[in-house]
Amino acid sequence: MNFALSEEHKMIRKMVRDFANKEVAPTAAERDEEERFDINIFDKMAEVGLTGIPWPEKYGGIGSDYLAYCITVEELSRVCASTGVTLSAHISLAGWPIYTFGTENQKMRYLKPMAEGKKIGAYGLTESGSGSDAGSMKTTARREGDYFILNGAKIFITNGGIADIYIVFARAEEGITAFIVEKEFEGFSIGKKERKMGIRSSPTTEIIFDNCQVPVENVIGGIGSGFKVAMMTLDGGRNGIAAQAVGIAQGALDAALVYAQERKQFGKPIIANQGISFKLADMAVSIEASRLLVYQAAWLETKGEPYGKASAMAKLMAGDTAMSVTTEAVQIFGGYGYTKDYPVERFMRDAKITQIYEGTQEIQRLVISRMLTK
Ligand code: COS
Repeated sequence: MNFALSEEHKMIRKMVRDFANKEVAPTAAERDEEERFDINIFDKMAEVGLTGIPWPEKYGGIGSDYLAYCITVEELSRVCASTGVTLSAHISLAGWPIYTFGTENQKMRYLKPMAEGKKIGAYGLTESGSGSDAGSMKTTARREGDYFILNGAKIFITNGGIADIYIVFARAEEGITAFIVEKEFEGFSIGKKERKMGIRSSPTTEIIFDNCQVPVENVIGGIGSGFKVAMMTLDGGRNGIAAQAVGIAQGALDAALVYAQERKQFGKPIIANQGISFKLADMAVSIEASRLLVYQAAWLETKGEPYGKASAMAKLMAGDTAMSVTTEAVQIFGGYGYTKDYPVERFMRDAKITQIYEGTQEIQRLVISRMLTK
């Protein structure tokens, strides 16, 4: 048992923290306000290797691991949860299934440019009528010679509109099948862009398939095996979201700690009041517990051991922690916390989605409870 980060992981944390403070934090509030994605930030992440952090060098990555990836998402989310989820969807939801199930040709053609940051990835599972019950999707894939013809629509797509490559699930005759869809494919288009409570500088859109032609060679994981591809992808994706949640919570605690030492009421800093200092202690405990669950799931994945239950636990704990810690941070700031003069209201709005996407907290409990009895 060893709880210490390796020199490589410490170095990555420091590098990403410096990067986040310099390149991401200064515009986070403004991008949130304007609901604006900034491609320059993505390009700069690519320059320092973050867009391919866990993938081998031959696929354009920097050959690190899932723990380094989680640390990266955590540190980005500490200043900007939108930037955290942009990278998380790009790596976990789009890169991972290609890396795991893709052919050599698919890896060179799609994973490599994504890892190098020349292309952005996204994942399309949810539909207007199928959220938690992902298996009831209606989008169809009809075989015609060397192509599948996709019809239907997917909603709530993180990186929608900015992504070049979409991992999409549709119902073929043989069952749900996963496809790699390029944004240029005929019959593919971007639909409604959502206006959201939080993670507002991460675009979320609908994607539409109107007789969209996808070559058979773009199937991943085998025709009819798409539901397993979707579920296994989410097993890892959930830990990315858990890392995002830890980052959001840590950002809120950092801000609250500074404020509690500066703000004076009744003649002394408010941190001298146990009503405040005990809150801060509780916030720190739940963040640390969440972080350990995230790192454990990442460690299991890196070692090639089962991690689905661990990542569901991490997401459940970290999502609830992000929500409670950010709510308490706003409380510590009092009236100021409710204004846009301080970042904690943004953290609180951003935290909410970590209890919803990549499986609601209720779905995490379902996954965990099923695993307990297996
Ligand atoms: N890894 C591998 N295989 C898995 C799996 C996993 N994590 N989860 C399920 N499967 C397999 C099952 O083993 C089963 O295989 P067989 O048919 O060979 O037995 C198959 O998939 C169907 O599984 P199950 O019966 O459990 O499917 P359900 O329809 O009951 O759905 C839940 C299971 C609810 C867990 C699933 O629909 C889910 O995760 N929903 C939430 C979706 C989600 O997270 N959406 C967010 C989208 S991204 S923002």
